[in-house]
Amino acid sequence: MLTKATDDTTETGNHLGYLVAPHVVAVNHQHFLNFRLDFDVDGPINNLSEMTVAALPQSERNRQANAFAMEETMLASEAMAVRDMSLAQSRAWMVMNPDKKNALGTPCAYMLMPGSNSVFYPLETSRSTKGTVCIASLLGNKVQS
Ligand SMILES: [Cu+2]
Repeated sequence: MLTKATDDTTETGNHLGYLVAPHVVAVNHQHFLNFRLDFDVDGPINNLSEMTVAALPQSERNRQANAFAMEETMLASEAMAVRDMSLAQSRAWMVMNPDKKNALGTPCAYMLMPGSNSVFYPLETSRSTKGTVCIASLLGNKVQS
């Protein structure tokens, strides 16, 4: 959808857009930015994992029911690595080299952290992108599984 001319010069817009100048409606839209990142985290053999946060059940160790934990899931195939963001789970992704350790003894890694963002608003049938993150090139022939 593009900016539209309108005969309406008095109203502030409608549910599809907003009047930004006389006879000009800025139609609601989204921006999609695509980046191809070729990770070599301390070498060409990298793994990908997804980090999610979930509340822990109330228990003797979590009496106030205010504890939560981060879970890490390895994404070992290209099909698994087509993922959408999840604000509810604070979802992020980590590209790491399992053979190179940092000073803490954990794998050297980069985090992919969605910042200010939104979900895909139009109907899924119009969607031309697969997910927030598609790690196809990373998994092509370099990632260990
Ligand atoms: Cu725009």
